[in-house]
Amino acid sequence: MKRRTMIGAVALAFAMSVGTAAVAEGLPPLEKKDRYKVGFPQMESNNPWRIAETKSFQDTAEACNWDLVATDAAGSAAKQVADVDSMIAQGIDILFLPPREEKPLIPAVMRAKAAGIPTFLVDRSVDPNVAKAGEHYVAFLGSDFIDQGRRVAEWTLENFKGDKGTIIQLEGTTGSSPANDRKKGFDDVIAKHDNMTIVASQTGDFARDMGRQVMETLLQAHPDVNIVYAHNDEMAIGAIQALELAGRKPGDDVLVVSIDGTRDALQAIIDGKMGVTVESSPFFGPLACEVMGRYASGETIEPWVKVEDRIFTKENAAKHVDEAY
Ligand code: GYE
Repeated sequence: MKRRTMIGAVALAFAMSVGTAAVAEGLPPLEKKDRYKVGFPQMESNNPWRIAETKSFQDTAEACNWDLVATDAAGSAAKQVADVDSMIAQGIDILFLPPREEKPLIPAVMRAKAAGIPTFLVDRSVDPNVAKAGEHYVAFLGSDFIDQGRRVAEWTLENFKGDKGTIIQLEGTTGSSPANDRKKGFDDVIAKHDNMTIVASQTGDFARDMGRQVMETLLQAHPDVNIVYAHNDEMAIGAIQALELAGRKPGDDVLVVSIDGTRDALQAIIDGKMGVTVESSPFFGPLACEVMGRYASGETIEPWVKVEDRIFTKENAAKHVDEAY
């Protein structure tokens, strides 16, 4: 009797110390294996950027020995959380999560960690005040969105021909990290220039059709607009359609600037309808494979694996249009 209690106490103490050690170490490790079950819960597939990103993961699967489990949340953060839960239940080894919005996906990040699944955020991040790289998830792989917004603003200041800029901003998905940061980077630069005014800033949810609709409405309230800054190319293309429908001449009487580097945007630059797009690459598959390999070897991964972005203008758009998506 006594002995069993002793063993029980030792076992409990051991379990506690293991438990504490795991918490102190923080992140779940990744075992070295021949094949990995990899979760990629895509947020939506309504634009070429998302389709190119999913394809990049699919194309990487064979070379990187992944059994890829990919889902599509069709634009719903709640569905994306449910997709992560189902991947955890299916026993994925590792999670590459593009969180649609900064806050609603945090419980999914926490549950993946609690289930012992190392998680990497790809292309978007979550609220850094609540969930932290190196603690709740391993790392964020992606671009510097503040810098993208800043670079668009600087290019606009250098290339705008008029005296006074009247700017409409089409924001990305409300509550998403690229929408928050692309706005901040742009607004901070523009605020330092008295001849530039942002007269309206509204979400178009990163979607072409919504960008067109929002632009149609805003154009009626602000017919004097001469600069449109869209947080992504799809909304920029939507805005160009709305402008043309209203008899305006994008590229001539309105400067359209944006971010991503899609094929349609590069073509719009070649056609003279758009001024610039700062790159935001969707090709995360190979990077995910490389970083995962380093993590499995026991390396500590830097909290932000930064993607460097090019800039596309009439100087180089024709050179890159064929490789664009
Ligand atoms: O710019 C946009 C997409 O999160 C960086 O999301 C990504 C953005 C990209 O829907 O087109």
